[in-house]
Amino acid sequence: MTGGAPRPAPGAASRLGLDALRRLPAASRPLVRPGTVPAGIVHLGLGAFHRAHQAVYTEEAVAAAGGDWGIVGVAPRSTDMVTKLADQDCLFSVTTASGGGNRTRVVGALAGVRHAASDPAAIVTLLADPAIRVVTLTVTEKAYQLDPATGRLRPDDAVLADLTTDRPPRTVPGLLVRGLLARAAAEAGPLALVSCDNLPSNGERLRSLVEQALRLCGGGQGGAAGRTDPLDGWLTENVSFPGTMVDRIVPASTPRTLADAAAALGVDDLAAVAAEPYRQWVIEDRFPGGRPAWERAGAVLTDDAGPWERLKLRALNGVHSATAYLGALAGRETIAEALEIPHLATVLRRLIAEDVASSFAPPDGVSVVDYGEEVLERFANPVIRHRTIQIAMDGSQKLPQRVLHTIADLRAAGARPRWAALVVAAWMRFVQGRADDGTPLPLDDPLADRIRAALAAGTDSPAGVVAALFGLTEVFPAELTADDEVRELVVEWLTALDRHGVQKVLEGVA
Ligand code: CS2
Repeated sequence: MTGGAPRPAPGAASRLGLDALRRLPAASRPLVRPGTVPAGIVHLGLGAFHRAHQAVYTEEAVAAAGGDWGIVGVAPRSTDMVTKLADQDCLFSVTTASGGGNRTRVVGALAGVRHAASDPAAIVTLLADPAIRVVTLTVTEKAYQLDPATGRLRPDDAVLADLTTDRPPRTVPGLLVRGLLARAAAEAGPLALVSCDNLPSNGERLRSLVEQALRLCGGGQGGAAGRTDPLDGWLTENVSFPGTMVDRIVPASTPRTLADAAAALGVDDLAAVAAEPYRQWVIEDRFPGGRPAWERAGAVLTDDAGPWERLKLRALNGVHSATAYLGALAGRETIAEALEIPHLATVLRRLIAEDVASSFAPPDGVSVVDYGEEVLERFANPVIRHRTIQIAMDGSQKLPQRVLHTIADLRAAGARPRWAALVVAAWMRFVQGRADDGTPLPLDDPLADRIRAALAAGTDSPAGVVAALFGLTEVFPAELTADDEVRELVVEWLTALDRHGVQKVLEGVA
């Protein structure tokens, strides 16, 4: 602990929890009395993003308008966060960090925490509980096990076993489907299933995942398409899948995050997160069992989140991935440091103005270029140490909605996706595993084996690498790989990156 933080009295708790609340600085206390709000929401995925986003919105909504909307947080796999939160009576803090200083507040939104892998039956029971009327998810793109390009379910062995045998479910699709089957059997009432992951049309993707998974566990012959839906129409009548756009930059917590939280709170918080001040949540208002008054916390409830979602995926996440790949190749550790590479910001502005802005119709009254400027300002926040390597991971799951959709829409309009093709080339150089100075780069991706095998089977030339990686049909759709203009652009950029490295390439084009 550092600074003039309040210190626990001798013998008092040194760890965040109910006992420590009284001693917290008044501005750091939760907005609701922890433990007093009955559960109405199950959230799958207890990562930093959930804690700094939906949990904060929900606590503020309940503080403003009431309602039984406590959140039961479920960690699908790792026990780490469940243990830490359980030891802290489900309390954690969010430090809002900007150049203007930090503010740390404890959030009391969690009504409980559970570990799915050690007690899957408890999660199934919870999903069938009539008190639960909303299920939200932040499980990252790969947990959906959908082909990023087509949305087709590609179940791995674990998902298949969850869907086709009686074993306790271990995967997200397995937990959802078993939970829904139990809920239908218990006639426990309607439910909204809300994806808060950065997937394209995330509501529809989640619906499609559930429908494909249900067909796999249903009877009948042949592949998933030939099987019957064991819920026989119950899903359509009872479950909604609102689309959402979620936004807040929340890097993985570090020892520094925990030290800052301890300094502000006077007790240790092992579940602390730090986030930028900015946050946004656009939600399609389809909640058959009700919902918290999230609008009281600043969320926008709408009929169609699609334009917001495209705006965010392309002009924020696409630009984030561009900065992450180019920055990592140039040896920069964080996004803010990458933005200091001479000319990178200029190239990102051109990506936004020339490619992203002409690829889709933004929400009414929104200028993509202005939105992009704000995004670049947010990325430059030096207090938020968001590592390029963290954003670079799982590229195969991210590229389609962040970059390839921009390319497809530009091509459909007969335009040349010059800058978006640079992002694809940067990813292709990144997955080859070496930065411009030869430092090894990690390939952390669910398709890592497929990517490595494709590269090993191809030739080393830029055209060979592009051909090999375009062969990943779960990522690159046929229309795109058959488009010679796109292919040539990517090969040109990759050739330039291979020969000259990121810094010289940016210098040459800016
Ligand atoms: C980032 C996102 O990790 C990533 O790939 O692009 O987590 C990004 O920080 C959030 O979507 C911002 O809302």
